[in-house]
Amino acid sequence: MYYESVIKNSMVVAANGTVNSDIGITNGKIAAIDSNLDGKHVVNAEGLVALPGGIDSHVHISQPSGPGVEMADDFETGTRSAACGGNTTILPFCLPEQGQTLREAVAAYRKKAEGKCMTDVSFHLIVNDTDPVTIGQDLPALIQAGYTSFKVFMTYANLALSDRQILEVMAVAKEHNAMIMVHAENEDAIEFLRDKAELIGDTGPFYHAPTRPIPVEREATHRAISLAEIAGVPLTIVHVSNGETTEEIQRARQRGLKVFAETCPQYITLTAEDLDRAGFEGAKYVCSPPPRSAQEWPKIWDGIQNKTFDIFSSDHCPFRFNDSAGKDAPGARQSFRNIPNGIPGVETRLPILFSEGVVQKRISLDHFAAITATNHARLYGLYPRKGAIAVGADADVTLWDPSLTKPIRQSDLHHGSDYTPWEGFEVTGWPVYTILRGITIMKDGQPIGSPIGQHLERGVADVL
Ligand code: DUC
Ligand code: ZN
Ligand code: ZN
Repeated sequence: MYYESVIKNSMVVAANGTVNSDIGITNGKIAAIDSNLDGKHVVNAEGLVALPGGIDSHVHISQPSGPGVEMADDFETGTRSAACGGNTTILPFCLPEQGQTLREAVAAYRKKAEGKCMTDVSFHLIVNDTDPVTIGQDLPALIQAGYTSFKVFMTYANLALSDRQILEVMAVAKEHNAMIMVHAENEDAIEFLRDKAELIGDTGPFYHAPTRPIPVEREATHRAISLAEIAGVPLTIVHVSNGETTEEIQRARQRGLKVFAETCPQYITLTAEDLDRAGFEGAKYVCSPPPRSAQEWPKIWDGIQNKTFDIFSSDHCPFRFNDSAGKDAPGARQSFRNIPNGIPGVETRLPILFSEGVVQKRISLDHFAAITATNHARLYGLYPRKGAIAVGADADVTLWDPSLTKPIRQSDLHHGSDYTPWEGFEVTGWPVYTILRGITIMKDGQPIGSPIGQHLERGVADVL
């Protein structure tokens, strides 16, 4: 057989085991994993590791963020940054603007992405209302059309749903086989603590962390799991930051519940002390849940190693630092309450986990593939087309140089933000090629070619 493209001589982390092999690609699909393959285009991958293209199932792009505030990435810069960080698919969230229905929001969001994406994309929905049109018409129709996952919030005044509303959304998920994702933090408790902090003048960026302490997240997680148990649906707890919340998830699983969980790089590498940096610098680290103490890191690693965490995502939510439409929004220097929430990370997620996980021998290459690609595809209805190096799957492959060592530098990144929280963080193991459906979209850290990313309709989670 003569293939359109062949990736030669890499260590292939394939769905059925790791082998030194070639990968033959035809029509954008993996056609063979074998030795001595020949093809029209050949990538010499001697000394490199071939992993499934990263799937980052938790990113925010061009999301409405309040009056005067703007996200730093649109689909062009967000997917370019994703591709340069070794990703071939990302799943951003579609949030309706004020007065928009969910279906209108999806149509507008699709338009924003059209022709702009370097990676494939598919959208989760954010459900921030439970009016009859949303619940009775839009959600069922959108699930049918391949938007098979949605996020609900237990925090943020403008987004949070009541317990009853969450149950109503869960009932739709149950009827139509969709996956619910929950942002679990107790809004009332946060509001109480925030008001108290402001009264005594504790208003700098640092106070974002102590006003969202671990019990706020642990309690909401317990409640979300209980609601899912009542509704009889599986759920995914996103961006878990600490050991006690991890234990809640483990307890639920021991009771036989289908609870899936996600953690992110910030919870194994950053701390609340980063929020206490001089001047306004701490604003660069404001995200929710906040980074905790370094004592939580080994607990998150335990959760990764014992597979409590199914997926490792970035929660890329980029704002510019030196920008009144970003972290320096009106009122942000007067109170942490007004600092836009979120940090950029779609380009650094995979290198951080490769270095801290694989190189430091905390996880195997197989496990890395599972929590950065395969499990995302399975949980969100993209498997087996995406998420694994296997014959018949899309030829989404990232080639890694496992010994390339260099620090993370903002000047090397491709996102729209003007900083990275990991400036100077030393990493061993970098992606050097990102290949989407057989076409190279990144080489040696630089984006290549025109935006060939497609929108993906998704099916039902294969874990449901
Ligand atoms: N939740 C997210 O998932 N991302 C950014 C901000 C937030 O609260
Ligand atoms: Zn969230
Ligand atoms: Zn998020």
